[in-house]
Amino acid sequence: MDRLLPTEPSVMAPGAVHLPGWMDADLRVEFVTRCRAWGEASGGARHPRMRNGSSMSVAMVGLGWHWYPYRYSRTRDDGDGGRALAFPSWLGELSRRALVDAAVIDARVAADPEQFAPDVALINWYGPGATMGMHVDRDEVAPAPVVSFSVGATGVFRFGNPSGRGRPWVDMPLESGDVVVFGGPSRLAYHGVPRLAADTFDPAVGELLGRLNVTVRETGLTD
Ligand SMILES: O=C(O)CCC(=O)C(=O)O
Repeated sequence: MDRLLPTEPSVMAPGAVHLPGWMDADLRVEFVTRCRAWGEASGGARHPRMRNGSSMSVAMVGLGWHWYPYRYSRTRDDGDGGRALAFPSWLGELSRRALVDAAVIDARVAADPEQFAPDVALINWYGPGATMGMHVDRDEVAPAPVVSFSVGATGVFRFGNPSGRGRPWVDMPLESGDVVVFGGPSRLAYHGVPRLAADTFDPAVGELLGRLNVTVRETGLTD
């Protein structure tokens, strides 16, 4: 894929690293295939309902744990009640590799990248018009970083600071195959996706009219 956007890794904020084009075409295709299968096996992606009664425009599936505002459960408590699909060890290993690469760019992402032991993946599906508001990933009790994989349409990832939803922030366009890792001083930074870039898609993954994002985390929770 010809990139129109940054090609070099960069530090978005202390402990927050953008790795453009980290996933090759085969891996991107693999993600799409697996995410479709996980969606079907879990009874379809859900639009989590927020406390104010509105539903998220993003559709979600959890592996390892099921997430709904604002907690994790082993079962799909706001859906069909089924057990969350298993978290695959290959995804954990892949995420650890991405984290190790990110730590070369900015060592503040994690004290010891090799010790990263993720146990949950949240698959986000952004159909046309879907967005995600500024928020903090705070339902994990472990301080480990978040590793985020993007495939399909380009999403504008707004990465802010831990003090609040406002500026300073950077708007980083995430293209298909990009990885972002945030930890250390940025682990509790506000972030969101205010829009998808118009008319963007990844020809390598075929018909995918939207954006797939998979965040891999370590909850620190036990059953
Ligand atoms: O879609 C993205 O790039 C970010 C997703 C996100 O913020 C989250 O899952 O908490």
